[in-house]
Amino acid sequence: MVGKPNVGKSSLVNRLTGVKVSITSRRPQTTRNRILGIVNRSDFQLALVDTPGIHRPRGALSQWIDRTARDSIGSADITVMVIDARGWRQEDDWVWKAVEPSAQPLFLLINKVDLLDRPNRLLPLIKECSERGRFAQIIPVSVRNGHNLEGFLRLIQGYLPVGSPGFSLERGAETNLDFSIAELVREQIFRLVGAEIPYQSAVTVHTPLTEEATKPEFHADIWVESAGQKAILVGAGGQRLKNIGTRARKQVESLLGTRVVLTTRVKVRQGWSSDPLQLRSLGYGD
Ligand SMILES: Nc1nc2c(ncn2[C@@H]2O[C@H](COP(=O)(O)OP(=O)(O)OP(=O)(O)O)[C@@H](O)[C@H]2O)c(=O)[nH]1
Ligand SMILES: [Mg+2]
Repeated sequence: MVGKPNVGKSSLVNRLTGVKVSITSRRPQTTRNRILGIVNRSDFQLALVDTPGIHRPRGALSQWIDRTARDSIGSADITVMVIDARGWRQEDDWVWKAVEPSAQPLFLLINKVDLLDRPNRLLPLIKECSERGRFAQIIPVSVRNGHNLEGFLRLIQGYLPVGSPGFSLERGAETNLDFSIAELVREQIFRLVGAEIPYQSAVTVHTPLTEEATKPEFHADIWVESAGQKAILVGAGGQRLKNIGTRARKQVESLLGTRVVLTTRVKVRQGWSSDPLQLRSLGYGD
């Protein structure tokens, strides 16, 4: 799944797998890594690869994010480009340039059709896209209300290679737990903190060694660029950080199906988002 930021790629992967695999927010560039979601049905298994939004990168972090998405193209059996039903924009051209030359079948998913005031607004967009002559399928959907998602699964099924399942038949995701928890904390930062702070924050998680803990314990470090950002993130009387921690903990509990302890701490590491070495140490490197 590829597309410009914010078109609903991660929401789609979550909805189709039925589990929260990938974090989402109203802000662009929420996803930073390649995330795998597994859809298991009686007659097929679909491994969906969520990717970051392709964009014009500014700075080392956004360059790494953008490259992660571009490098995914061509590595799957089918490429699904996602656009917003409100129209094909210039940023979609950047995605198009990256996907058009790939050898794989290319699908176009037109998402957020629920936002159109009149359904017939879709017809000119479908026509315009089909004139590009490259899409094997053009499928309007709404991840929000579920419109046509089964139709999408039915169509994509016809393009899947025959073979035995490559992934677990039980779970919807194959990820590292510390990474998933760090992502759930980062999601709350994207949802609860304004301005540039989400873009200059990273989260790492480790499991403290405690004897005979009654509940699983996780510790999250939130890395920011400056003391000023730390003050905003922590908030008056620590309220904002507490809120981030509580909401993230609830998400972790629903992921694991058990009560957990999640502690959070904000740390300053100046210049991390523009330094490739530091980026790598925070999980954004090859
Ligand atoms: N109205 C409407 N909103 C949607 C739909 N699908 C996703 N959204 C919203 O669009 C926003 C972006 O969704 P994401 O899933 O985070 O988008 P993304 O493409 O993964 O974004 P990046 O990770 O930044 O590239 C969120 O606020 C979603 O709730 C839809 O079908 N209809
Ligand atoms: Mg995303």
